[in-house]
Amino acid sequence: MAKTTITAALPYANGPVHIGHLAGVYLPADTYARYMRLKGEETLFVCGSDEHGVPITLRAKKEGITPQDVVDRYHALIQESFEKLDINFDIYSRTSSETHKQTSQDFFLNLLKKGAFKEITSEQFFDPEAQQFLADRYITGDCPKCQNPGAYGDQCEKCGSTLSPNELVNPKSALSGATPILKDTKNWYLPLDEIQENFLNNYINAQKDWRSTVLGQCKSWLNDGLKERAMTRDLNWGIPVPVENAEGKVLYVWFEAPIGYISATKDARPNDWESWWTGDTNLVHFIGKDNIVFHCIIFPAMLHLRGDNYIVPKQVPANEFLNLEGQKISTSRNWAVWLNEYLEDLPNRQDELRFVLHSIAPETKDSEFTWKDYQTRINSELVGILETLQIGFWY
Ligand code: B3M
Ligand code: ZN
Repeated sequence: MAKTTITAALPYANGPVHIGHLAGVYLPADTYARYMRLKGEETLFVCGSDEHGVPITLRAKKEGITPQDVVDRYHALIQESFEKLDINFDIYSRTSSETHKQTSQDFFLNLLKKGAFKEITSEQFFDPEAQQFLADRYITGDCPKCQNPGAYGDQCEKCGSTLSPNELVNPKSALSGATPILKDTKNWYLPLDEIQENFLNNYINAQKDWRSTVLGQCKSWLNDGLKERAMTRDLNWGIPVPVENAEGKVLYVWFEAPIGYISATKDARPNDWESWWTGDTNLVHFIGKDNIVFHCIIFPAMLHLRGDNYIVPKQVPANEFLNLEGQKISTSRNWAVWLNEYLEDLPNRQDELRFVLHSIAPETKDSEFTWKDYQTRINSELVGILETLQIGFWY
């Protein structure tokens, strides 16, 4: 009988988990894992904290602490709240672990030896005072569309435009305030255009039972034509690129984070971890819709290149978003119901939250959480039906 490896997207360890994450990812994944176990299927359910990436370094800088302090704090908080909500992971791991460092560096080296990467030199923004390359988020300036003076190199949060750093008027480094200059740097790229021809077109077209929302996004990426994409970055927070003369370079967070599922499996099942990633095993990724390209295109491309009988995702149930009281959930505007606060403010009400979030899960379109609806659903559906069942049982 085929085994099933279930993954839930690794939450970024730069803030707590909120009800949108729960409704879209963690509760559906947990329920599916419980269902599979009840059916007697051999099931492994893994997750962990995603502890690299630029937002974590920005948060650390703002608070005057180290990135490791930030991830230690939120990893503990997230892990504890998942436990209290009774999410039944086989392991809740983290990407700053030694196992993960080894696993993702080995994966990179394996692809490197196969000649899978292209080495490309390009011009990137560099801070001449801090002597560092700058990720897009580290460059601020005036938005070319709405003149907001605090726009980032990748996005203006005021008008919502997607930007690239060279569009900013009056760009400044967030590290030193200096005007960034352009400088050459070499990185390792996956030629996704070639992989599209050799593998991805067929792979995606064969997925007849994926959700139309998921296939829609995948096909639109493929129709536009994939481009080569850098799998290493000039940054000092992350997993070092394991080759000589690559100081100051780390693996791209979206290269190593999905490998985190494999690292977590190694820690959970040191003796038979490979059997959960090769052969006759079904791989199922629970994610939010903003992660589709990474799980349906980039990670499958990596697993395909890895070869050695590695499996690729069989099903990717990506959910839409949950809104809160008529507005988009937003971490930066602090508009969310945070799981840790819910657990504190409404003790012993885990089942109520699980029930309501399942009933309104944003499976095919965005859905809406309101406290009024939460109350109604609990009183009329959960309590109402349980009572009826009990009466039925006693009489
Ligand atoms: N850390 C979560 C997010 O985009 C991201 C998922 C990684 S899964 C390998 O919110
Ligand atoms: Zn703007």
